[in-house]
Amino acid sequence: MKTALITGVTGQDGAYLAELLLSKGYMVHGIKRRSSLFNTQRIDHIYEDPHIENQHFKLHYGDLSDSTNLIRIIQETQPDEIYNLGAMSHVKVSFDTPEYTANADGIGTLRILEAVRLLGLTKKTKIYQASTSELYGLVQEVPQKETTPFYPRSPYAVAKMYAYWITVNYREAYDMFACNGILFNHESPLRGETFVTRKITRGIAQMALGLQDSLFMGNIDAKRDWGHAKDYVEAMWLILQQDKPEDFVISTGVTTTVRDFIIMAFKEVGVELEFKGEGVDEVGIVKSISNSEFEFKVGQKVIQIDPTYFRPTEVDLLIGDNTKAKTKLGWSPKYTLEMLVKEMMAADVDLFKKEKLIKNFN
Ligand code: NDP
Ligand code: GDR
Repeated sequence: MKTALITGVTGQDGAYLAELLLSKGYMVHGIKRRSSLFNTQRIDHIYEDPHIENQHFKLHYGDLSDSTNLIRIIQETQPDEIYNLGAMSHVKVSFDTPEYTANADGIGTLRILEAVRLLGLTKKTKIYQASTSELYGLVQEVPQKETTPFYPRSPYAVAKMYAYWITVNYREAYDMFACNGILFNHESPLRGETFVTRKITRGIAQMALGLQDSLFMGNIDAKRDWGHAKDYVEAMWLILQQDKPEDFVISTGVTTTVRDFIIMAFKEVGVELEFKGEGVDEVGIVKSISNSEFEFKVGQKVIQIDPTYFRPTEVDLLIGDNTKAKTKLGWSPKYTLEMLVKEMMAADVDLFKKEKLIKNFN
């Protein structure tokens, strides 16, 4: 039985990856942070009581800012594969917490690599580093591929750039099986609530049920290459199953504006949306309604712009060339953006129907 260790197991990708590895018969260890409230909602369905025999899924308290803790967990678990997914992953928040972001996202990766080296596991343990399309930042070339120069545009991306290169350096210096997956944005119903796609699907679901009147957005001209997290964790696993350690772009190859994502999501609840005005005065208005189940009104101003959500430096356009992943990994995405939007909207409408019931009951 192979053993995997996942940092960031309580996050969106950690949850899908843990599920995938368990389905493949792995013993899965996950590192979770201590928090004052439970933070394991995404993995509660695969939780195993530590008292049972033959446990396949085990959680360890830890943090990427604590080397001693990482060394101890890696020594105890002796993993065949480490997936370093833990990170302060919010680009906008990284402008507010730049030093912490550098520590967790940048030096945290070094700590993992060093722990493996110090413990003499360089020949046993393969390492996956969660690199990101944010490395491309200011557009140098489209579509972006493995050889496109980086130009990071946020403290998050700069920290991830350090993590990218330290992974490459340890691979070359110590002959380690350490790889970067340069993943473009990927989403799901498990996506954190403040990332743009989830903010939109949650906001629309709440408006549909009369729990909120409108939604304030930032830069809706930004273009992203959005895939489904379920497809992307499959690619992470494939990257570590290759004969040679290499870095891969994982993307769909399709780019869409935030504005068009909003229009698609509204369609799912029977609303035709039109945008009027420009810049911070742009608004999204309900043009017509084809589903009387929901509480929208024709003419309702459902989208407004709030500059608070603008970033000091923005990444305008991301679109990935996944040719290398297709050719060498045999990977291609199964989900289209339409399928992703449908799934996310349906999940959030369900969620808020339940919340409304509870609210009305109380
Ligand atoms: P999430 O924000 O959903 O999850 C991040 C995880 O990291 C959580 O489990 C979080 O714990 C944990 N974490 C945060 N800080 C620390 C720390 N100091 N020590 C240990 N764990 C920590 O991110 P995603 O699942 O979306 O992304 C996974 C990884 O992939 C991240 O590294 C992200 O930067 C990267 N990435 C994501 C992309 C995407 O589109 N989703 C695209 C490209 C890269 P807690 O639950 O306690 O907060
Ligand atoms: P991103 O994701 O920064 O690409 O990083 P996010 O969903 O936060 O933003 C995408 C784009 O939407 C614009 N935007 C808004 N964003 C948020 N969060 N909230 C808003 O109200 C809003 N309005 C417009 C943003 O300006 C941006 O252009 C994600 C994270 O998962 C990273 O960890 C990962 O590395 C990259 O994807 C690839």
